[in-house]
Amino acid sequence: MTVPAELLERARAARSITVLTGAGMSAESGVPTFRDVQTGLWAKYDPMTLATPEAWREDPALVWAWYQRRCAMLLAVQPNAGHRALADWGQKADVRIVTQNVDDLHERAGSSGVVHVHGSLRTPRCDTCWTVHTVEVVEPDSERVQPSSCECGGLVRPGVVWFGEALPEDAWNAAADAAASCDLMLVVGTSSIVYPAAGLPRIAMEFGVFVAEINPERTDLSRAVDVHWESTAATGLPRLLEAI
Ligand code: BV8
Ligand code: ZN
Repeated sequence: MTVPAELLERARAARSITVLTGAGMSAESGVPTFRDVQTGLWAKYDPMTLATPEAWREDPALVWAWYQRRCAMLLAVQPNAGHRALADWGQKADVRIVTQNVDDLHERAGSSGVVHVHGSLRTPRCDTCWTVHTVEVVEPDSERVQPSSCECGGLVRPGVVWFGEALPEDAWNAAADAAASCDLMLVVGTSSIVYPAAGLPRIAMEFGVFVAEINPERTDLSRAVDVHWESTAATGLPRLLEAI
């Protein structure tokens, strides 16, 4: 599984690199992807319906318990060799990470300035005044946990972007700029299904950026990128860094 020659050449020459990551980036850390997280008592729920403002309005305690479970799972895992390779690379070159993930594994590996286009599990906020709250993570032992209340009377919700919600403007602008103003874009561990995040590689291509995808599967993006490297985050990224 050697590094494709053209990718290696571009990585060596690149002055600025943007890396777009999805759930596959955290898979080797043991974080289930968005669709795999449904096990046990959660198996009967569809994440696509839980991750919506409608679900929150209808049953905030159910949605809150689901996110508390995911936060608890996150405390039990570590960044993988792929996260660490990107953090090391960022010490030596201009590497900007744009992630769709709501975990903090890039930061825990040592990367800084990570752009979270879908928010973060680490920043629960009031659903009315947007104040960020610090909430203790407790593994729920039931399907419903009452969310806490804000002083303004609102409920404290997960600080993530749900389906049908707009992405945070500053995060989106930073992500679009990182896509347009780099020499090399790596797209790692995403099925490129969810928009507008999935449109970032297209923005890069419009600006003539060389785009390489690292994913063990082919995706909607695979036929459009310059190189698709059938590898994984925790094996491919360290291999690429060693080769540079
Ligand atoms: C918006 C945070 C408009 C939450 C997430 C119909 C109705 C409503 C909306 C829409 C609709 N049709 C289209 C839309 C738009 C919608 C959308 O794109 N839907 C899709 C399903 C078609 N988008 C939105 O709603 C967005 N907002 O459009 O707003 C608007 C504008 C202005 C004003 C108001 C509104 C918001 C989308 C954000 C949703 N939030 N996450 C949470 O996590 O709880 S999305 C969530 O799913 C993830 O963040 C990720 O982005 C996405 C996919 O997750 P996964 O499946 O888990 O992971 P992924 O797809 O990345 O797949 C894993 C990949 O990794 C695979 O390719 C696999 O091969 C690979 N892999 C596996 N192992 C490895 C690996 N790769 C490398 N190494 C490995 N080891
Ligand atoms: Zn409030």
